Amino acid sequence: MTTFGSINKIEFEGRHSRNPLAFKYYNPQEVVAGKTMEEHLRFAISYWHTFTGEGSDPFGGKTAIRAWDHYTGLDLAKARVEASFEFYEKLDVPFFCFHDRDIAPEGNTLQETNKNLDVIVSMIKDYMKTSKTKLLWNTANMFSNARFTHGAGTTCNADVYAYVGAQLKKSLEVGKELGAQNYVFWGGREGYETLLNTDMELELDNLAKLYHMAIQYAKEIGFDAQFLIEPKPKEPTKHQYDFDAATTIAFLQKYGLKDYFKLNLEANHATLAGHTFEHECRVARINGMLGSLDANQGDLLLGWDTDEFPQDLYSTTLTMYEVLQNGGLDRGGVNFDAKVRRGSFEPEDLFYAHVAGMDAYAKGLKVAAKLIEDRALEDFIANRYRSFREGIGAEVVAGKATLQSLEQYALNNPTIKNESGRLELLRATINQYILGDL
Ligand code: XLS
Ligand code: NI
Ligand code: NI
Repeated sequence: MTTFGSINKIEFEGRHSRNPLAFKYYNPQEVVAGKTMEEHLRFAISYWHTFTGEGSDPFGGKTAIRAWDHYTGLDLAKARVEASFEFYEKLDVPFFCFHDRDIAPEGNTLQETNKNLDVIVSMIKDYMKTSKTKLLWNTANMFSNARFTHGAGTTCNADVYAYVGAQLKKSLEVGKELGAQNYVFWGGREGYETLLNTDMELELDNLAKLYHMAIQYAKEIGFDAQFLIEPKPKEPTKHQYDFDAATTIAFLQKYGLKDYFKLNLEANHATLAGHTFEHECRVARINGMLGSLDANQGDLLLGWDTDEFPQDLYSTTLTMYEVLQNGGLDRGGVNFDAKVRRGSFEPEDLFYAHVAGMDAYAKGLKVAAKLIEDRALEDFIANRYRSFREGIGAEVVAGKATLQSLEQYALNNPTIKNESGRLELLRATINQYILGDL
């Protein structure tokens, strides 16, 4: 008996299908802009939301009904591994992602915890031998346990910092063992609640030192994953240090780390920072830092990280537009850092949710590719900036202009004429593309 016995492999049936357990847009082998959809999107399943998550919220515990509910401890961890590979296969996804503590329970000591991890890692490794699903990234959970209450790499307590070093070392070894293509650092509790008790400069210096140690150790053990930092502005701390893409890039630059990292951007984190997802992708892209995506969406009426499955086609289109303009995600992918709602507690909901998210991204990819092919935005933008291709504008671009030359030009050019930005027209055009009318 399998875990998701009643559910068959999800097939592509096309846009007119009414089968809820079929893809309407995601057709893995279909070629779009020179690559298959599978190669473009590199979908990944988040272990924590899909197999470890239980539907709890701050007001109540578990609601999820899962086939592995009757197990505890390592048996529970093993049952989840078994279920996870069945799930990957049924959705035909090429990747998965996990935190160390998602896959195996903590023991009473660090030694015991590492032993538990070893058992599960070797089980996962065995499953990977016969599965096409690979590890997109792994990471260390350095935020759930009470020891991290004042932070991990930014703690005020050197004993905690040492523990963090040990946990990170082990986590890099696990990444190497399982052939992770990336390694993610999300600063769970790297931030502060109040400056009244915080030495911000020391905390940031220490965090940078931890990253340097990680680079050094990865090199030593021959773990060549792409390192990624995942920005988030708040939650759990009031002020997270890796606030958004721009802040994170400035941090990496200051500490000589920029060449070793890219960014793992998450849609809901972007909106918490007051940005659109495409804004964060653009900031990363123009700085050569667009590494990977955590796909989800927030709720505009709620001010926290709701991690809903992405369904907003406008957002998936403009996000995939950035990805295509970036020449793809290279070793990164599109990881569903998303959870089914507390009320969607049946196992089928996990499938409905992923089908919806994968279709939303597949449709976004197709629309973005068509927009680019037709130069629907490019021609408009090129024309909008045409004054920088001739005369005084060209001098600015070439770095030849001075304040004197600009003044001379302005004095001789008494009438300035602007043109409309045509926002409403452009939005209407995007709607036509999304509806498939163009
Ligand atoms: C939490 C983050 C987390 C990271 C991995 O908000 O999104 O899930 O993706 O630690
Ligand atoms: Ni995330
Ligand atoms: Ni998140």
